Amino acid sequence: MSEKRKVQIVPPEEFGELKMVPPKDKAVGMPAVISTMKHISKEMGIWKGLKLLNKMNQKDGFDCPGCAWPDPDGKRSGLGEYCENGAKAIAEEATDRRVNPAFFEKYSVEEMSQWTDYKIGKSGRLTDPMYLAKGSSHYVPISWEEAFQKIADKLKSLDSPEEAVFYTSGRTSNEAAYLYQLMVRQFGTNNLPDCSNMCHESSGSGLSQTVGIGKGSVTLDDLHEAELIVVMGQNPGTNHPRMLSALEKCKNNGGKIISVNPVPETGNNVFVDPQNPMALLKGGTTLTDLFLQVRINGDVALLKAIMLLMLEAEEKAPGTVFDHDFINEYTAGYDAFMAELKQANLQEAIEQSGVEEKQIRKAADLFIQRKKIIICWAMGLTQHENGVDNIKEIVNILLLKGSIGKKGAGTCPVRGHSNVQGDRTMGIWEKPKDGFLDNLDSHFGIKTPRHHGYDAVDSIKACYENKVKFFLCLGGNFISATPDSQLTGEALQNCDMTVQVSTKLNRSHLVTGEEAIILPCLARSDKDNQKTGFQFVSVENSMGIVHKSRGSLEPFSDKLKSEPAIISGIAHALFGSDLINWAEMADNYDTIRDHIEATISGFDNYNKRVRDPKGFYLPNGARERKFGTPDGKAHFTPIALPNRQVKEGRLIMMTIRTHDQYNTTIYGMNDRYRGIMGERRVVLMNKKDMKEHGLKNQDVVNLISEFRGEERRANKFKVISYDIAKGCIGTYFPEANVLVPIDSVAKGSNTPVSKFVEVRLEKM
Ligand SMILES: Nc1nc2c(c(=O)[nH]1)N[C@H]1C(S)=C(S)[C@@H](COP(=O)(O)OP(=O)(O)OC[C@H]3O[C@@H](n4cnc5c(=O)[nH]c(N)nc54)[C@H](O)[C@@H]3O)O[C@H]1N2
Ligand SMILES: Nc1nc2c(c(=O)[nH]1)N[C@H]1C(S)=C(S)[C@@H](COP(=O)(O)OP(=O)(O)OC[C@H]3O[C@@H](n4cnc5c(=O)[nH]c(N)nc54)[C@H](O)[C@@H]3O)O[C@H]1N2
Ligand code: SF4
Ligand SMILES: [Mo]
Repeated sequence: MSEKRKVQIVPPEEFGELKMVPPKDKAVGMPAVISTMKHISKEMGIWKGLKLLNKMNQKDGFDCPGCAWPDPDGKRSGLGEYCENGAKAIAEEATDRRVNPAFFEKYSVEEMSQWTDYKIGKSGRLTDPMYLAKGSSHYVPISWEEAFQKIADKLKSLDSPEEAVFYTSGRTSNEAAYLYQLMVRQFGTNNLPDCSNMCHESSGSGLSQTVGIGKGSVTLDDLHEAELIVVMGQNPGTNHPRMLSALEKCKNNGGKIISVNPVPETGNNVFVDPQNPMALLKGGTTLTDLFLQVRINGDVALLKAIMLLMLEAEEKAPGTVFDHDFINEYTAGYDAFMAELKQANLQEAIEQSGVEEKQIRKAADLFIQRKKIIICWAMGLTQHENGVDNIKEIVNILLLKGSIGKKGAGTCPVRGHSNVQGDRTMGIWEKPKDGFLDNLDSHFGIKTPRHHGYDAVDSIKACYENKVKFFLCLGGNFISATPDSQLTGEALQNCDMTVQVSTKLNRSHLVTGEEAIILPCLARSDKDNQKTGFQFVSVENSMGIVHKSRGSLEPFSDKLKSEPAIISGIAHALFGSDLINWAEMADNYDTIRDHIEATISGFDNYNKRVRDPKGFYLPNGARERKFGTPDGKAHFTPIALPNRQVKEGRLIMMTIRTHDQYNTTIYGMNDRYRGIMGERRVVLMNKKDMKEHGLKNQDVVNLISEFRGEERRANKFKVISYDIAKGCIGTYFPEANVLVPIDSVAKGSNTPVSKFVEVRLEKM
């Protein structure tokens, strides 16, 4: 093997200019409008920006490349259907800055890798296909045909298709995702890891086992009608800002909201709707009625305590708390679950949750009194060793209340990437079902492989063990998004060839295999012109609505290709077009949709229905109480108290997002709602813990994670006194990813445990 390039795998340990201001008590409002304007004017000028924003999330426009929160089914607001972070996402994508061949000539790969992720990302949009030859220090331009041929030649040279891995990030459209998985399966592997493996995999796993569908059951209207919404392990003000409008509607209809979080996130408190002049004047709506400050991973204990109190009330007045009709008709496993619950100790559960008893009693009262309940959650629940159990415990409490499959009630895993849910529906999964593969085989006349492939974590391990030689990423930033950065970096460097299909420069273009290729693609907001004319794509949001998305910006270079065209190009170079007509599909996306209709259920009349401006809902059994489990019932699951402790003097670290980033893309340096400005290398810490550790504000510490006798280190973080549950600390992703051990994963979903890292601090 030749010498590896000496690139920097983790972000540099350098400080910015930290300024601290009091955390915000109100979300959105005028400051969000001002921040929106600042970002778009910086990246592309105010007029181009406003024109573009006018098209975002409108029925004839393009889908926001931010999160997967749905748009209203009915009329869209003329003032704009977007939020501050949606505007930042579009400013980032439609930026006027360019990373062109001259840029790559100027900077070596090693030099760029010394930059912060912020600086790398701000370099701009990729303009040309680029090639990094074995042993060379700089990328050079390559033609599309040559790039496709190199990839095909490499793939053909492998000893087995298992030596190739194909990652997907959740921005990819349905059409591109479908083509991609088809190409990978024709090639002969199910090695299709995706960002979902690191995200809502625990939700998918927990929900499919209990209610028979890995997706949530609610619609936007259900949120408006709910009597109680619980927001657990989620920071909607930053990560799903338009969810605040739905929560506000619920409040206006008399609903109550409980927030469960180790920190009081601003968006969970007061929401000021920028489109409502009265709200701007009067100061908005208080969203959270009850804030439960759990310890990190205290959620099962909290839910258990609430259920014990519900049981107490039910025993006093039978039939008033639990929905026995629902339980009898639609569920299984009640007795075993009850037996487990009855032997749990209330005080122990309260103690483990970290929440005060009187607060828990208030929460229990709300559960006791109300019948239409929705629980929303995100990464605070899934990225735990017991992430799958967290979800099953949520299902348990909803089942007790019959709060699933009726109006105003249900499960609401709030998805991350704008089409992460659609990608799974299209077959991006390392564990495909046989029925789906059978459909591909009979429709296309191919023989798909049946053994399961590598997920994200297993792909890293396979690279590390030199079992993988080729790694292609359709979007995303694999090196910065994955755990155990140092190990992952070495693993990727073991590959012969790494290929990135991307819009913007990121660290994954710099931490590469021996050879590397960058394929620059059109973004959501770009017009997509193919042989048969302008194309649109389709996406599925967090609530299972499929709708179209059509870009409106003239592409800035004729060198860019769409994702479907890129996949078709690689596939054509690899297989020719005799068996599957790859070229035809890239020329006209209607043909791709016809194939989807023929092989995936729920897509009847796809081409017609997707042209309906509202889009269409995919079938969802749980929504209709038709549970897709083997016995057709919704399942209770007995779950023991986890009781996870850390060693004396150690802290539990969660890695979270700031208000100024999209996963590994750093929009800016300000975590405005938390009042932490100009710096990302910070540790949010409870003031009692600071005292115990002899620390004061802005002291510099090193973080050492301890796991099964192994140590991992991230140096130079500034301590910040913050209102966070005692014994817990918060750091930002991706700076702290180096501390997340590769073997620390959720049972049953293999999701990296990014929210529970045992660490000790070392004062510098
Ligand atoms: N602007 C913006 N929008 C985004 C993203 C982004 O980076 N930027 N990312 C997108 C993606 S891919 C995703 S998956 C989502 C992520 O959306 P979130 O899940 O909201 O993102 P995180 O920052 O990981 O926040 C997790 C929240 O859980 C809390 N938490 C941590 N541990 C626990 C715990 O043990 N229990 C409880 N109850 N709470 C806990 C944290 O304090 C934090 O508020 O957002 C999507 N939208
Ligand atoms: N420690 C820690 N790690 C985490 C998490 C955490 O909370 N803590 N969260 C996890 C989660 S929830 C997720 S989803 C993953 C995210 O993992 P990824 O999805 O891999 O990462 P992103 O940062 O979203 O990817 C950004 C890159 O995508 C490319 N891109 C943007 N738009 C497009 C497009 O339209 N097409 C193409 N081809 N490329 C595009 C750009 O080049 C950009 O640099 O990270 C995970 N990692
Ligand atoms: S809530 Fe999500 S999808 Fe909607 S505009 Fe904001 S970032 Fe985009
Ligand atoms: Mo995610």
